[in-house]
Amino acid sequence: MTYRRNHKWVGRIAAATLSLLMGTFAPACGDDDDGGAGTGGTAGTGGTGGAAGTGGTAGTGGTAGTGGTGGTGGTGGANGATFDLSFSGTSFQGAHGGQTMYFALWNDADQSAAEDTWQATIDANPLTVSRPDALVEGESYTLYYFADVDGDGTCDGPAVAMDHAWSEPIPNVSADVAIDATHNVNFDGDCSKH
Ligand SMILES: [Ca+2]
Repeated sequence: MTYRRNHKWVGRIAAATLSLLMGTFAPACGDDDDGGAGTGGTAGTGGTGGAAGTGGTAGTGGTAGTGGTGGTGGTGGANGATFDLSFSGTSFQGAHGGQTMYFALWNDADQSAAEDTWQATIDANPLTVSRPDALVEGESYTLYYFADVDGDGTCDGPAVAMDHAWSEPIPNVSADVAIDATHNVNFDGDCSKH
């Protein structure tokens, strides 16, 4: 009787312990736990700004994406407005009538090559030439020109008895530019610009 009773209690204790253990570990043995929250993606870098148009302003880079792809590059700046260049040369015909005047327009910010070149026969007084849309707003130029005294098509000077070469500054363009030059012997040109 005593043994049976003790045995019965041992059984109850064992069952209770098992029940407790099962209760403790039931969640682990049941349905899978949901996964943890993912880590946010890396923020994208902003896009590269578009190239500046001639005489324009560079575009602004795009805004960085939030955990996504980089922003789109900004659009290039709009080209600056263009303006006309005109030249009126007084008394050149008397000294250089029939000769050819060569012009070379240089952008002061780019000394690699002339922006524009042209020529005209000196057959009127004043000698007038015009170059529509030759100048971009905000840019600075220098106009070089020479009278080809010896008629060989190249600039040989400047010096008296050689070709006569001059220059005119055209700073910070903001409107059409009209240059009024009068023949003079201050040869401030530069043959290397032709
Ligand atoms: Ca010459």
